[in-house]
Amino acid sequence: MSERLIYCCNDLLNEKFTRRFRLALPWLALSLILLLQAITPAVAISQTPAAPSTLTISSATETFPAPTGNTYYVATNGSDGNSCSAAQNSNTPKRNIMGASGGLACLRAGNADILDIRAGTYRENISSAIQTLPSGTSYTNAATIRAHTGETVTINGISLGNASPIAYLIIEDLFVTTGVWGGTTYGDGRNAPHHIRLTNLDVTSSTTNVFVLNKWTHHFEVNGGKIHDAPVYPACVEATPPPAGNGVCYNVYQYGSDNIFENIEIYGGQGYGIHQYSGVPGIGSRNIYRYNKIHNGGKVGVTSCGLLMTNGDDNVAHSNIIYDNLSYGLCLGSGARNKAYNNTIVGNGHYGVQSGGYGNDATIYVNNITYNNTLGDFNDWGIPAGLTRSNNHCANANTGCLTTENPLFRDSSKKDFALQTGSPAIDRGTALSGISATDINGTPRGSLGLGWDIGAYESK
Ligand SMILES: [Ca+2]
Repeated sequence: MSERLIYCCNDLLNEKFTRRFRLALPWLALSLILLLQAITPAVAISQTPAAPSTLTISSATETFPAPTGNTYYVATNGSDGNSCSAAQNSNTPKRNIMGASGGLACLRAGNADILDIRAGTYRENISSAIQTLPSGTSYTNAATIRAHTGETVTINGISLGNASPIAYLIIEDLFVTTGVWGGTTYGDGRNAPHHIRLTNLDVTSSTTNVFVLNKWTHHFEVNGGKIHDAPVYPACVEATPPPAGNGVCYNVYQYGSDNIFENIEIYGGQGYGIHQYSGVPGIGSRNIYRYNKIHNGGKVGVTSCGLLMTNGDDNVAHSNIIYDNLSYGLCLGSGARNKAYNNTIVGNGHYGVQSGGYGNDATIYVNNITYNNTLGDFNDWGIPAGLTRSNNHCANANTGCLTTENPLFRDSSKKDFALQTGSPAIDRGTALSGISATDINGTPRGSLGLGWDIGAYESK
């Protein structure tokens, strides 16, 4: 942890120093002249800039005229010999997504253009390392890359931010077979992708972590779809204990900030469902994980979590259903003001919830259900000093548990964890203010019955 922090800040210090040195060059030259003329001392360069705790990454500042929003088509029976003008007619589409003459090259930055891809498998990567992708300055003028309505479109991978900057881009309804990657090769965050909306993608991979957002990514909105079946593969992070010669990959591995993952089914594979861990305090903050179903991940004998949320501050996990994972359900570690509320954590093969072990800072854990987890409700690796655990529905009488009765799920055998009429979790939640307050179906909290329920569903 400390090694990475030192690396990070030395890097930033060096860059600041270099910049200052460059600015100081003319004055150095002048000083040299003065020195030669009057034998006066040269200008001293101070190397004592304050170490920045975070790097502010500015949004795109380019301005564009009012967007006209053209639609361009790509199809497996198309031709890249068709002009962009012709490709606006679905009868004369482009053949490829990428490339100088492909469909994506027709889209203009800031013009709200759409690339509409017809059914088929395209062995291509949508990658800003290959060519500049069309950025916008808001979602109003953002470009959209999408599958044609009702058609199945499969591509290889999506890779954003490793060479050219990309912001305000929408990608919808694609099947992606070699993973999604957001990041930057620059240690100072240059070209970090941000404000990217990824809607209803089906993402998997056989050789990588499935969905990765690196440290400098921010304001990604990942909504709907599936992220699944992370492989065991040598290049991935090794778990403890590592499977012989292999690393366990994760379905989601993210430590950016201000990112949202919502309404996604995250399942399968032998590692973590969502793994938020930077190893650096404060890195990976203000993320939201909500309305997800995270299930059937992990490996017997290997520690993992359906959802791990640690290191950063002000992260929130709420209204998720975390079930049938082979290790822990929810893991909470270090960071300030992190919150986990109204989650339903059921049938996991280890404890339902693990707290601590990554540090000991304030975490709020309230209105959650833990039930039928093999080893019990909570495993505390030293109770986090600031942990507030209250008003939860548990399997066993623990501190912070309101009741241990059967929560009366509607149909556990069908993984339906809504509450039956008469459930002791109904109307027993604590009303929380100033936070997102709908359940996993979008029902406003407290709008049914007498008040907030415990768990992911609101009922009466
Ligand atoms: Ca209620």
